[in-house]
Amino acid sequence: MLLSGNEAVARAALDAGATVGTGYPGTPSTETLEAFATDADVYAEWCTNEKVALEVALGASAGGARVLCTMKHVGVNVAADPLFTAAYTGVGGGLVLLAADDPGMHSSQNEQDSHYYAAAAHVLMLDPADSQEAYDLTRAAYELSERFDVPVMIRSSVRISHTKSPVQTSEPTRAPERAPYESDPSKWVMMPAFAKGRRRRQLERIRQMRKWANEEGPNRVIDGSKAVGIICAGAAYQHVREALPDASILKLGVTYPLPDEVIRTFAETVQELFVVEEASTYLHEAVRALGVSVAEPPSELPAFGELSPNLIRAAFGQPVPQGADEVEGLPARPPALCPGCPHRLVFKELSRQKAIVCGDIGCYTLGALPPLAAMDCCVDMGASVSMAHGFELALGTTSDRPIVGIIGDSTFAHSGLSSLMTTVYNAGAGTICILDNRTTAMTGRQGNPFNGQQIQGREGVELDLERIISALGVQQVSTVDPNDMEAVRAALREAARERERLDVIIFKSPCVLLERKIADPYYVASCTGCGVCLTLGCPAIGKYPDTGLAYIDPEMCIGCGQCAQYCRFNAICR
Ligand SMILES: Cc1ncc(C[n+]2csc(CCOP(=O)(O)OP(=O)(O)O)c2C)c(N)n1
Repeated sequence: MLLSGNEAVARAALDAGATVGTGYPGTPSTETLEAFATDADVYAEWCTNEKVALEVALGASAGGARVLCTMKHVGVNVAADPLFTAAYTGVGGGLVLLAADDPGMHSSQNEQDSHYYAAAAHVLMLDPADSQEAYDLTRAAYELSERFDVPVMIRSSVRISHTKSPVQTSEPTRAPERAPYESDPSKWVMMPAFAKGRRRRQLERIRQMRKWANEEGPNRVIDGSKAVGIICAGAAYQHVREALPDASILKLGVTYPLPDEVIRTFAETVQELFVVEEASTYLHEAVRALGVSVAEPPSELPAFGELSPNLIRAAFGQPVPQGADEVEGLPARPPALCPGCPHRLVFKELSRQKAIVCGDIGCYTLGALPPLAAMDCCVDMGASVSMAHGFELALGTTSDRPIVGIIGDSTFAHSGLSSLMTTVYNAGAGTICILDNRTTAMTGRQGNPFNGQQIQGREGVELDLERIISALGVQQVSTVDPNDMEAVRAALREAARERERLDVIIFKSPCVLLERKIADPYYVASCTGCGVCLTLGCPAIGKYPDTGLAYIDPEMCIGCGQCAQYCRFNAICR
């Protein structure tokens, strides 16, 4: 089968007899649970966030099921609380957690390395370097999880998750028969009296896992010149093979606990030992901590971003072929909100109001970029609401700029709700805009509690956003059509006037990609003749030769709204 790394992990989980899958979407992990969910004989669900996903997975595991749980690297931050203690309780049925990293930040707010989580939580981590390994290591992970009584993390990255390569699958198995579930508080109730015992078990387990990693672990030596030895794992391995075909390589398939004897033995066979890894120093530090000396290449390898064969060639003084990684002279194509996106007019008005806008993570983060350029901060999911509260604490009414938090529907369910509870509880003020486009658009239009759509098409329950917010005790809650500029302006102005009040405005209109319908035509109301809209090259926009003012041909206009977004004078209306 030709499978992406994500599809291979899902296939392996199915073939290993996993019957429950949980997760929260996030690039580059999302397709894994979607692929798992295509099998009607298993159960899969998107959870509201990664902490919930891991807890549901742990419950299912405790109940005896083999489980797959998926998330992106920053999701592991959210799930860290249950992860660290699941490493004490251990598992029932095998529990595999896919953490997909994004070195280079193609679609993330940072490029942290999930290896550190495995090491800090003391859970086994396997590191596939292609789809075949993603399949094989995930299959093995279920047995290892049950054998060592520990969740097993599969660490992937963009290139492994999204690259398709051939996979030879093996015979599907059913999960092994388990004794019927029986209560066992000493294993599952992590209060100090029981947790102390489990902590001792955990430390003992590290020794056993390390022994396995040394004796049976999926690590491989690729023999080459003895002058240069390289230790690497995952995508870095593929780049090293390509860039330095003559080098001896120790390719690690298990990256926590590290196979210390394998590493020492390899180090002794080569004259100079290097470690090559992406956007991290995890392996460098861990290998050096074994007392093994690690040399540095003649030129430094970048400490951040994705590696490439050419970066490795350059660092090791090898010739770099022409037409290298960066093609010069191409125009930049920064991401932009889609034509017709319902988020845009809200940012337009906030920009006009010169509001202090605490942004959040989703398509609408693009409201930070010109021409909208209406965002002061964006840190992590849910932070818009809590940072707006913090701004208000610092500035109170001393600033004449309105303080606004802006958050998507899925992000609100993820962690905005608990932030909003904090603001309400502490009698905070300000304006919170919830951009409810009826989906989790950024990651590919997954379901969430506010559209009630389930991953396998089962009937879910659509939660009522406005009633939930009213029930929290927010003084002013309203729902507004974000495509109606006048209504958007009126709602935001009213909220800005009431500085002592907490307003929540739900801007509700489906993502343009959901309905695939473009709206009514725009028209030019009071053109100043600045000509910005004409530069867009839209065939529907022209100018009167006598006055130089712009017009929109209603027959040609598809209502995408791109021109309204660019018009600095709000002269383009619908
Ligand atoms: C902790 C964490 N989990 C997952 C993601 C990936 N992610 C980015 S935005 C987003 C959801 C966006 O959906 P929504 O808030 O509804 O906004 P929309 O994109 O629909 O405008 C997700 C899941 C992330 N960045 N951080």
